[in-house]
Amino acid sequence: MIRNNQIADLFDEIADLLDLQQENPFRIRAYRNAARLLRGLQREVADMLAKGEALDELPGIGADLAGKIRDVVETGGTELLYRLRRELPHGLVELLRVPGLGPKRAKQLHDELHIASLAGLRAAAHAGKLTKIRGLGPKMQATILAATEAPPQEKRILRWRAKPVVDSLLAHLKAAPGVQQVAVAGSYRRARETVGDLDFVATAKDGAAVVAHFIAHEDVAKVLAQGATKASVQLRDGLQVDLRVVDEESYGAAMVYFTGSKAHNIAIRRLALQAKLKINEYGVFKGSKRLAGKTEDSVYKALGLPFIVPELREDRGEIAAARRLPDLVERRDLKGDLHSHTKASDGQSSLEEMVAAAQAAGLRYLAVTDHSQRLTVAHGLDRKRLERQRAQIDKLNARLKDFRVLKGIEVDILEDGKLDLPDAVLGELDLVVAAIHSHFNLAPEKQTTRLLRAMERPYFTILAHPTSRLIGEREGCRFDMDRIIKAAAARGCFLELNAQPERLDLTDIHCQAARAAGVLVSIGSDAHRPADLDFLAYGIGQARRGWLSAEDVLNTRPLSRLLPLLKRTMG
Ligand code: DGT
Ligand code: CA
Ligand code: CA
Repeated sequence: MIRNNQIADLFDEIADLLDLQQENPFRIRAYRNAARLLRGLQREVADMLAKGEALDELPGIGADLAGKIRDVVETGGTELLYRLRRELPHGLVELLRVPGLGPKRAKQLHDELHIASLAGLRAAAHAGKLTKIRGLGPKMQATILAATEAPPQEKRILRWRAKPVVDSLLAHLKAAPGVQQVAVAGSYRRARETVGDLDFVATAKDGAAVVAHFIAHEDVAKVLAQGATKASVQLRDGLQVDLRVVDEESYGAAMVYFTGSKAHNIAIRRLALQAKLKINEYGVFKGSKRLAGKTEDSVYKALGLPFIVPELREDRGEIAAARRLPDLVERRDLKGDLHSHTKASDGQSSLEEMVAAAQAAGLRYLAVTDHSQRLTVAHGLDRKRLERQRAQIDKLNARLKDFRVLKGIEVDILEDGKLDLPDAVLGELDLVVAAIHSHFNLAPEKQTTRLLRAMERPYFTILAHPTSRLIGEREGCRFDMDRIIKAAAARGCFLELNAQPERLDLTDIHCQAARAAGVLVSIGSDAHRPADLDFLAYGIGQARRGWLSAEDVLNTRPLSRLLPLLKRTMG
């Protein structure tokens, strides 16, 4: 089954090729937007089509694009792409990735110097031929040369994006002949925000049979290495996957080794050396005698340590503190969610649908925090519309049992630190979630002042997605996080760990700092549709990496304990 990511890659290729032909910009943008939409979708479109659902209801997907998606799902390609590929050499697309080379220039390089690939470009730049192109000087040539010789940037993908791949590979490996145990290790198991590649550990008597089964997975594009106990493959979407097969006696040792992190491994190896022991992926040894290896527990025990959960294995103090590690927060500790949207602003579902989803997710309260008026792109709420929503929530609450909808807003923090609605309006709400949505690039000192001013407002409850970073796309705002944390502690307000997989904002390190300062963290889904409540699990992963226990998280409180905490900030 073709995945959304793969369809998106083909649409991006179409956009690139249209770009090279200097086609209508609107047409090009339609393909780029569709690719972005596909990458962000919760559901696989191949699944939707298989169930007979219409695609042209997806935002921005008209009948034409829907037809192309269907072609790709059914046949692996579409006529337009084939035609474009026939008209232009594929290597030209690579040229567009070189900084400073637009479609016009790339086409020129092709037409005038017959350059049709990155390798060709590099050779021509080396030979000093690029300056033959009108308007391309020696300086530009040097820039291009440097860019083509720079090592390719490390490509990491969001952990959330890797999840379906991990699930599919786990299921596949479990069906391998003679396989006993199968587990994912590496950064994925440590719940890092992004993963560089995936690592699996399996146990079996006959490793080669498991390896053979593994590389036969339908998504495998290339086998990079294959042996009797290990393999590395590249999937069709470019992601690399490593597999290691050991015998059962070594399962725990292999899991410790391949879960890492490398820094954690080095630190525990140091402990082993001090105790005159040897540790590797097969076990803990004294001389040639294996002391431990079957379980992770046994491995840590042999080193004089209690079990350390994967999320903490970063050599950030977890070994020294191994006996006093916090009991980390779990998904089932969450009693509610304090950040969500409905159709009233930019959400896709009604208030009732969001509440039903929160109930189904095992929550007991949900704060509805639609955007405020300033965010016109998100159809932000003004005083009047907010009043109407409050009345709607009152009505709904009267009907609900064992569940409470909290009245909130995601109020915009303006450039000068004022909030986008007057105190009188904010004071009517149960809580005020505040966030920056513009002027991300203020100088750090100015940004800090802006946030501090906002936090001084009487009805400020939670600072949402504090840095506003988008992983891999936008750096976070620069400001003095320590001062913000101190101010939150002094003011009795809270910081959010936004659980959207591309935000995960606070970072793990920020969470540790908030915890040290006694500032409670709110894990908010920022859900825009029911399925987004699944993001909470990713927020939990990040919180665990940040050493947070249930006590350190605001929304682990039952409503009766939550409400006084929200009040305190408003008093
Ligand atoms: P990634 O893939 O960049 O997101 O991060 P990891 O942590 O998954 O790293 P990866 O895939 O290179 O290796 C998986 C684990 O194997 C790593 O966490 C620790 C272990 N490992 C890899 N190379 C070394 C090494 O040179 N020394 C030690 N002690 N362990 C290593
Ligand atoms: Ca890895
Ligand atoms: Ca690896």
